[in-house]
Amino acid sequence: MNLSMKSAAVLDISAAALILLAPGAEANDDGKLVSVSGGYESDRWSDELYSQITFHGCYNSGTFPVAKSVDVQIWEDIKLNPDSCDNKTYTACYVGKVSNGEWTDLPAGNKQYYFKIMKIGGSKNTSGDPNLDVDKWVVDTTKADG
Ligand SMILES: [Ca+2]
Repeated sequence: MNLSMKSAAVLDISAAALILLAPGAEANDDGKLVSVSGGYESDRWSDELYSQITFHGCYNSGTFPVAKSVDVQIWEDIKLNPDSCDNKTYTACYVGKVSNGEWTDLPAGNKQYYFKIMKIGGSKNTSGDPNLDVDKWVVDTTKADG
């Protein structure tokens, strides 16, 4: 690599960092869930147009056996009046596969969104029994999935 190529590469990295830090830009996120109840709300992320949430490794625990499913919904974070997008039922993550939900109807313009656990095993379960564990969830805000 000659010197001019090296400087160009450094500039590219800086440009990418600036895009990641730009306020209001779409931001990917990931994490895990430990013993959450129905009604759980994720951290907020900035998004528009398209969003994808995958769950990897799902487990229900509780007093009574329940269906191996979790209902996930994206909400726009509007104070006192959050706006919901479609509900999706995830089951593959309970059997060693990846559950994939894609939302394609988010309005243009970056706003704050979060996902909410609507149902565990087919019912709201806000009491904490059963609980849900997810080894890893990933929010991908871009359509450019490799
Ligand atoms: Ca998006």
